[in-house]
Amino acid sequence: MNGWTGQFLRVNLTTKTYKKEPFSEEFARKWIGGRGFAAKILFDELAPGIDPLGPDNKFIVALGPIAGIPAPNTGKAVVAGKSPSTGGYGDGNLGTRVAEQLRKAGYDVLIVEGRAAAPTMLYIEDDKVEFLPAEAVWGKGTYETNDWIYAKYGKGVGVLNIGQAGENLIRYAVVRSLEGRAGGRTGMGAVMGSKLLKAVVVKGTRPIPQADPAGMKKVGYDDLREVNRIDKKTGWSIQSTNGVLAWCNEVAALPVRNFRKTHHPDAWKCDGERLNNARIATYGCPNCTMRCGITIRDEEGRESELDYENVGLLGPNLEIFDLPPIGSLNYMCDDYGVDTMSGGCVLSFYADAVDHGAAPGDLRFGDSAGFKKLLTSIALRQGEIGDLLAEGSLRAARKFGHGSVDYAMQVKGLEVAAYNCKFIPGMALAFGVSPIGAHHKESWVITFELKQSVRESYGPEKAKKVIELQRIRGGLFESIVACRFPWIENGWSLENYPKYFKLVSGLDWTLDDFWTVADRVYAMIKLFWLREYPGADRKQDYPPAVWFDPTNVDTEGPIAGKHLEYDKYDVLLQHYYDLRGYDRRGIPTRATLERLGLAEEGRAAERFGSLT
Ligand code: PTT
Ligand code: SF4
Repeated sequence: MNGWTGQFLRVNLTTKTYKKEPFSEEFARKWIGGRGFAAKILFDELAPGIDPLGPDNKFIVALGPIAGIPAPNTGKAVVAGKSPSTGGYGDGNLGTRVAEQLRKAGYDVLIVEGRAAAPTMLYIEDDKVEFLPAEAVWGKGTYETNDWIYAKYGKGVGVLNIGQAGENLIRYAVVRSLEGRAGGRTGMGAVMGSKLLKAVVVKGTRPIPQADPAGMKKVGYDDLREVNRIDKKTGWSIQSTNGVLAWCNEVAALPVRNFRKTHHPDAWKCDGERLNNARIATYGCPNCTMRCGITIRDEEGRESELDYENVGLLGPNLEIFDLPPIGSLNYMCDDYGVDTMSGGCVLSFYADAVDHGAAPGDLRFGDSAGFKKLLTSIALRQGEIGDLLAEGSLRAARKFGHGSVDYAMQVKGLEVAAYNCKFIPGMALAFGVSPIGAHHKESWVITFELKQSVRESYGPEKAKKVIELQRIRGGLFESIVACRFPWIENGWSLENYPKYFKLVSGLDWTLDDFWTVADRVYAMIKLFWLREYPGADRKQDYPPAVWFDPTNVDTEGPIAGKHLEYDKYDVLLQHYYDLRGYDRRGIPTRATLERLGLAEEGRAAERFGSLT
């Protein structure tokens, strides 16, 4: 089957067995790959209500038709499972050689089941699968683990690994790869840890089936050069993702002091220009000619890779503005395998709770040494507070009480990204309706609403834009599996993707065909959530309460006196549901499911909440 290897590799850690499973072309066309494959497999194979940290959960690595093929930014993989942080569908996307190596080994998807009896490293080389002891690195950080693996197999293999956070089942533990890549902030590192799976190592030697390999090779290499030329012209990778920090500060969208403030006079100290000045090296994902991984020296002299999310949430959000201490917190997150975004929000939530007398302790904003200590106690689950905060901000807030749930900065249990939506309704909606909990990856609508000067609006045009972006970002890029940055940051045309798709699969699709699959995948994930949270409630799609709080407004600056309004947000949410063909609870209607070819899945989910 051109475009896909046509096989899953299913591995069971309990029985130490594995099998190759063919999938049909119909399945491939219906779900494309990546998130599409993962959502369908998890819906079909997980019994509702299972413990995400128990042996019944599955850890999935899913690739798409262009993943690993030399072409712009295809060195990416989706990691997925039932999320320990939200209890719903969870996934993440990271740069890794696994994308190419797993496909060359002959598989589009790896499904890991069960639980090993002892710490294990899975080694996959074409038809061979080995269950190897990993005691030597159990308890070690991701850097040491990576080095240990490279020393055994060389640097060309694909590696996914976890640190102590994954082993200790921190609900927002990530999976790591390469020098500075991390993904699966919905707790996929903890899913690996719960299976005693320390690492996955993959080597493949076979060609990936393609309809027109010579044509794809020519177009792929030409386009890699062209993306590099455009990037040199735009200069995007000079500041990379952190180029957005100064803008967020200017438009009052920066998270400062657990999102209580939206801008700060010292923010310039950690902006993109300062980051570029402090740069000691640049890293990137495979098949990328616009590499965005900027590293600096942290306070301890270690090399730490900083993106905007890491800087925003471990910096201004904690009222820390100097890059070296931000780099230290970031390095610790990377080494322990803690998500920097949820980690940053959990640290800021705790300092805020202490400040408001809701939690015991004396930690103050700006105390970088105190935050480092707390981060260690979270990653190692030391002490009562470390152990509680390892559960995430929502669970901790429920325990602390005193109204602290209102300022736990999360949606559905997943902490928000570094965009302060105190008065940005469309971006607040994007967080609210993201299918994995608050994440900017699905719809980064903030630039549309602020640059088009429609900040005040709660109109249907914003819901429409959120859906348009979800189809591109959460649909196309997460299913075909490639990095979205060439398109977002350097204007690389979306029309290139049907072109690549045709060269690998032979199928002549338009972007509209991809949007249909994207809508199907979003509806599928909604049904997954319905089964886990029977009945459904539109309140699940609301952003944090503090953004609606009239006592929490800015007293000066561009949004002085402004806050989100409940009634208007609810109308905006309804626009979104109407445009998607969902009912008032946010569940796809029977007609929508039928249109998307999901009638059977709808019937399977119906006993958890009636369909309209
Ligand atoms: C992603 C999330 C992000 S999104 C960032 S910074 W960003 C944080 N990075 C972390 C990190 O680093 N270390 C760590 N311990 N935790 C981290 N958590 C955070 O994880 C990432 C880039 C970035 S940098 C972004 S926006 C884009 N994301 C893409 C995406 O989601 N899909 C896609 N098809 N292409 C993307 N391209 C860009 O990739 P999650 P990476 Mg990450 C160190 O996975 O769970 O989705 O969370 O993948 O390879 O590191 O590249 O300003
Ligand atoms: Fe990776 Fe950055 Fe390149 Fe995207 S732009 S593939 S995240 S290095």
